[in-house]
Amino acid sequence: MSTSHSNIIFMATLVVLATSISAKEYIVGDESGWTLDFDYQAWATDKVFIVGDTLVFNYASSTHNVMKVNGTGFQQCISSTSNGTLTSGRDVISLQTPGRKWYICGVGKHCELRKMKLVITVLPQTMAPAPSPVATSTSPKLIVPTVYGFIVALFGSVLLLLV
Ligand SMILES: [Cu+2]
Repeated sequence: MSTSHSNIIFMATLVVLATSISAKEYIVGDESGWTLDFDYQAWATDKVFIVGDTLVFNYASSTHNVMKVNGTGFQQCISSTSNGTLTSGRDVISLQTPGRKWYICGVGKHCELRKMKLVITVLPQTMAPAPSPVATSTSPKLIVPTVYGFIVALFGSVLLLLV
């Protein structure tokens, strides 16, 4: 009984650790991909983006593209502010720095008229010492599960040693 119990704790520990440490991959728009008339603002609201995570833009490369722009370029759909245009049709973007990130489609009026624009806020990794102004309001709920994960891990390890 005690052995199976510790096995369960061990498994739970692995799961918690894996989810708290591993980077996530976000498919922009999920099954819809990067396309016309999708509400990317709604798509992003319930997601927490952390440095090390990746964004994947899936689309027909003949129809759309992905431009990284600044806040003004995002608001006004100005593709000339782009500091990089991605056109592969399956663009993988590694989120390497915290802060606001803006993406638009630079084809036709897809950004202005068809909602092909995405803005996200990338939070620093919880273990990283460097603070970020954007993280101050949201970091507590992010830190709690991670700390909890490590406490569970420690607790599980101690139990395993004792059994
Ligand atoms: Cu487009």
